[in-house]
Amino acid sequence: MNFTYRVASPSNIALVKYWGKLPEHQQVAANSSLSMTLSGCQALTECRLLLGGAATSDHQVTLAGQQVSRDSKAGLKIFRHLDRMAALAGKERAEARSLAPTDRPVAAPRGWQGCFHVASHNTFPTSAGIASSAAGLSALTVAAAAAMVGTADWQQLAEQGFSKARLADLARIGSGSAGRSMFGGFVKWWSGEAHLDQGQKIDQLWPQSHWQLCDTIAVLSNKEKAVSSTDAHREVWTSPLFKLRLASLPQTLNTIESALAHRDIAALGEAVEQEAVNMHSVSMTAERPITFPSAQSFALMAALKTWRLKTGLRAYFTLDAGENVHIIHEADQRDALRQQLEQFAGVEDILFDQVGSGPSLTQADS
Ligand code: 2P0
Repeated sequence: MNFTYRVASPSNIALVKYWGKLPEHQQVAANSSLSMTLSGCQALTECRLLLGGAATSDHQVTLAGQQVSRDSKAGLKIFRHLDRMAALAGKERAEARSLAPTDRPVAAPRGWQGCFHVASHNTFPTSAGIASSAAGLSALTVAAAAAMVGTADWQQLAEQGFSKARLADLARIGSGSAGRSMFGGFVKWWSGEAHLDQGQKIDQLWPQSHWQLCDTIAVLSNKEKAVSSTDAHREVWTSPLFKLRLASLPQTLNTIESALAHRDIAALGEAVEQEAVNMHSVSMTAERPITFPSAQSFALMAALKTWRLKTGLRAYFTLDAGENVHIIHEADQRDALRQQLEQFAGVEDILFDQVGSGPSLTQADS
């Protein structure tokens, strides 16, 4: 009998953004990025592998209770990722069992009779600038690997070729930012030519316990964004600012890593704000300009600076590919920030999140 595996995997908030991919490579970021893994914003994903005669003609996927098809907008990334996992699993399991090469399945579903049944939902608004694909694709990667190997034990997964580093790299192929969600705490994704052939290096710089940083998300809209991140990644090369951005990022990374190392919220916050504005400036100056922040986002970013000056609030904004504003601060600032946000016109909801420990994995049935 094949069991169902259940994964809770978090979103993450990039402090140094992944923005743009190297052309002609598979999901290789144009720059290294660094993020904080979240705790409450999660994808909750169940996955079962059906093999041989039990397999249906294709994977079955439901998102928030709605069945999605292979060719739908929501389904495309997920089905492709499941195909990739299945193909890989076929090879790795065969290698693990020392089967002759001719016995090795080469690609799923051809040559390997298996399909996944997946049900997933998010604990936060989807496609609204809270990195739902990071949570979703990291959860899917772990859940599919667990179902293929038949274990909820991380050690056994690693022994079967699915170490955390490998899972992170696989998740990265599903959706770039998803690779960083594979670890808790503060995570770096190194990019660049040096690692192209061996996959990309993604690893934890500091664990969750290093610094109890918070990310309070001011939800200005629950609506799905009009332009996908994947489309936006493509456009960056047309901005005259992009090459300047790439040239300045090593310094930005140094500044942010040093501020994290010293737990210096003012140094971190100022650099994180500048980096978010830098990333969005690139998209806003592309040949096909993309403006993710709304008028309300800009107003809130300006208000936050005023609150800092007038009330001494120690909190700093960043934005993902969406209009909702992430506010980075230490825990003792939460109440003061909440009071300001509750009075700010246009804030529909406030999500209080903080640094988290990464994905969890359990077997759902016995
Ligand atoms: C990041 N974002 O570093 C940046 C900052 C959004 C803003 O990575 O095409 O959904 O699936 O690799 O990971 C969002 O892009 O894009 C993203 P794909 P992804 O978190």
